[in-house]
Amino acid sequence: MRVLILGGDGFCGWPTALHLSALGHEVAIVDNLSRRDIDTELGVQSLTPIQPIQTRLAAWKKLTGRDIPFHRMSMGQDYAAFVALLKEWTPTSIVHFAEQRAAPYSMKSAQHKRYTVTNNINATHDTLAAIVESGLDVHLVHLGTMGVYGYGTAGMPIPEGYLSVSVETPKGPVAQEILYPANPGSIYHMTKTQDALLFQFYAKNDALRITDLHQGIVWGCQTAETRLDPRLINRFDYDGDYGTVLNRFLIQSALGHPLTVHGVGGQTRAFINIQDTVRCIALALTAPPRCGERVKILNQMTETWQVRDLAGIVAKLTGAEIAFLPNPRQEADENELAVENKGLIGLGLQPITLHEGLLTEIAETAKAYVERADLTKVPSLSAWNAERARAIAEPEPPPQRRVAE
Ligand code: USQ
Repeated sequence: MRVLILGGDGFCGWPTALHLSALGHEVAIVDNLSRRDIDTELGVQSLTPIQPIQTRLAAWKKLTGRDIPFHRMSMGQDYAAFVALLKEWTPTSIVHFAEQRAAPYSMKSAQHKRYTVTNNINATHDTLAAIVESGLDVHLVHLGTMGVYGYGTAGMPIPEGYLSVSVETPKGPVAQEILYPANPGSIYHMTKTQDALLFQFYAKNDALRITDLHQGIVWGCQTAETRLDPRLINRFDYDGDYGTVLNRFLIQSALGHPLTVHGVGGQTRAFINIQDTVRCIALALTAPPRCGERVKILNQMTETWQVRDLAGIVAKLTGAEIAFLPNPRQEADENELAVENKGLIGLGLQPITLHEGLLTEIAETAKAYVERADLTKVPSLSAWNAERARAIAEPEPPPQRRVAE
């Protein structure tokens, strides 16, 4: 396959580019390096020292003999250049990661909300419009999110994208399958629910072949390919905006910082290891929908965990303290979650589940780079609304700290 990776310099995009290249696919990257610019804006850096994209690609070429061309362009802005690239390089598949992916960053201010909406929705729409304009038969694989379903208690396993319903009509009940109701919990998640409508329209109107992968929270940092050379190392975020929960806990334990549980930690979420992320993308590429078929939606997750249980595991493993903090997010304190993931399992995914050995290895990676961390960047200070902002700003009572049992 000839696979164009949009957003191929980011946390999921970079290891995916290497994995697909290692599998023998022809790979090219499109990226505007905006994730690196956001690091500068936030005054933070990946815990792991990531190299410039040119150094990364030269190292890959030296190690494997494989070329990965890099095209610097902004999806959602450089439309004509993107169409020209499609016509010239003629990809058979496109993997679309080119979106601002942090929920807290998307909620920081009106400016960050506007950036996230403009960037994400235009990036997706330009991709779709450009595929149509190019006239190519391309399979588009999009990295969506489990967060489109919302994080209430559904009372049933979350299906893969579509919900079977029975509609009352004058002639009696009629069975239908509808897109599972969107219920985003942040501006970022909302852009992904909008993406789903764009996909539905283009699949129906232009018979585009589209797979939308609803991914859970990624944990871990390295994959088989990024481990090959220090110049290929993946980014590892720990700051209050971009660090995701389990990775943050593992890094916090290495920093001697209490584990920052929001609220009582009753939030149940879906998780996946980064190594499985790249495998899932490779598997999804092998099983595209047919022209004219509806959007194929797969839940890209392998297990569910409650936040306080994750904190408990990390605390037991490392001796870290747990801090129960006011929650900056407008979200349910407690929820139950069960998820269907038969699609990717059926394609051959053998899940890596959370186990102590792997957690220790990730905590060791964190320890190795601990001197690069800035403790002032650890707190999550992006509040979802004025009430949550007041709650996290209140100096008293101080965060309740409990030592793990
Ligand atoms: N949380 C804590 N303490 C922390 C950080 C987070 O208790 O220090 C809690 C949050 O309040 C939330 C849960 O952990 O309830 C998950 O937060 P997260 O930052 O790990 O993940 P989230 O914001 O949901 O977003 C991440 C990725 C996003 C992806 C999403 C998948 O950044 O790109 O789409 O995971 S999902 O969560 O399934 O929607």
